[in-house]
Amino acid sequence: MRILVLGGDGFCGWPTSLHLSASDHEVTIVDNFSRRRIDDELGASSLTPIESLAGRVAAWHEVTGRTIDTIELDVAQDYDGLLAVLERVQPDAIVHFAEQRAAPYSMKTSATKRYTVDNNVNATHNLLAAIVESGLDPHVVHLGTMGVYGYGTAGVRIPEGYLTVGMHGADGEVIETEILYPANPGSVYHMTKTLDQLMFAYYVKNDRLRVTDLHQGIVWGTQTSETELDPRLINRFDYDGDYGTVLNRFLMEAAVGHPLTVHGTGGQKRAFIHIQNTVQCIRLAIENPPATDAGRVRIFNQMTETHRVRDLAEMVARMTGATISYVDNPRNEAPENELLVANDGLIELGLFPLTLEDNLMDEVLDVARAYVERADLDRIPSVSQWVRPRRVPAAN
Ligand code: NAD
Ligand code: USQ
Repeated sequence: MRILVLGGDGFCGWPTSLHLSASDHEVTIVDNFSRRRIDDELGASSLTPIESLAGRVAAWHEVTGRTIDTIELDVAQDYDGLLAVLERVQPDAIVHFAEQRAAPYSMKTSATKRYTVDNNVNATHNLLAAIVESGLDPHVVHLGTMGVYGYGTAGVRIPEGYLTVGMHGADGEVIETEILYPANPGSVYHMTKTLDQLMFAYYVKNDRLRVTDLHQGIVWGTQTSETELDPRLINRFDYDGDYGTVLNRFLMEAAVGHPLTVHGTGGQKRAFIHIQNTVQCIRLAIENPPATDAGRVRIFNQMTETHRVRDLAEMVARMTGATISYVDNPRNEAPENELLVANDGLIELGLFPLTLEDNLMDEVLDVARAYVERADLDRIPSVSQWVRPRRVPAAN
């Protein structure tokens, strides 16, 4: 298939592009390198030394003989450019990773809130409008997030996107209908993903687009079987207080001798998936597209296991001898929650879930230890505050 990967220079996008290319698909990466610029803005950088995109695809060609095309383009700002790319490439599938994805960055300032909304909402809407204008019928595979559901669902197994509800009709009879699972975002970033959901639902209903929305959990790990082929293909490893995600941060902190930074009690339970499974899920979704007249967005929960943050910290501490530091939680989130998630869709398509028991944490520790000298310990604390004091106190 011809596949466009929007955001193909990022943490998930780069290994996905390689995996799709290795699976005999023709891949074109579109990226505006905003992620690399945000690193400069934050004074942060990937723990692993990542090549330029040009260097990465040249290395991939040298190692495998396969070609990946690249296009520098801002999907959120350059609508005409995006339309021209669609008309030129005529993709069978489009993977859409091109959004600002860090919750802490989205909560930093009003500027980063507005940037996150402008970038993410416009990127998604430009893509949908351009597909309609092009007259093409590519299958859109979007990376959404488990965070659209919120984390307040004790006892309920979160379904894959939809909920059947009963409402009382005028005569008291119960009328059943299916709705999108109620959105309950926990950050401005997560809010943009809930807005994406509505845009997909509308364009599928009105224009019969084919869309798969993958509600992904927290991705951990660094390398995949393709990025391991050559040091120049190495994936990025974010550890800073904005972009580093919890398990990779704990493993990196253990490697550099920093206490593991548990927010609050660490009672937050979240969904996780290893990057090797991420790339497989996306290939499975692409190679098994929904029918043209499916009539609704296909939604899969892309995760393989759930863990409480403090349990992860204890596990990493046992493995490495690291100490745990329970720090004030900068976020506005429930201190404890339960989380049960249905993930049958991708497993039925052939996903073989990797879990923490598969010894992959050692691999992440090895990568972190190999690049310890690149770590800037000042970048570790997560200082983006969800709630700031108000000059005029809220009424209640
Ligand atoms: P990332 O920031 O590493 O990659 C995103 C890429 O998109 C970057 O290369 C960036 O330069 C590019 N980009 C952003 N806005 C763009 C625009 N307007 N035009 C063109 N390119 C643009 O993020 P990631 O971790 O690879 O996440 C990819 C997607 O997966 C995101 O949408 C994210 O919400 C979702 N996701 C990620 C995780 C995770 O744990 N990393 C978990 C769940 C969902
Ligand atoms: N946390 C700590 N210590 C840390 C970092 C985080 O205790 O050093 C806690 C946070 O307070 C939170 C949990 O760990 O309770 C997860 O935080 P995270 O930064 O690992 O993940 P999150 O902000 O939820 O975002 C990440 C990705 C985002 C994706 C989301 C999937 O950055 O793109 O959408 O995971 S999910 O969480 O399922 O919504």
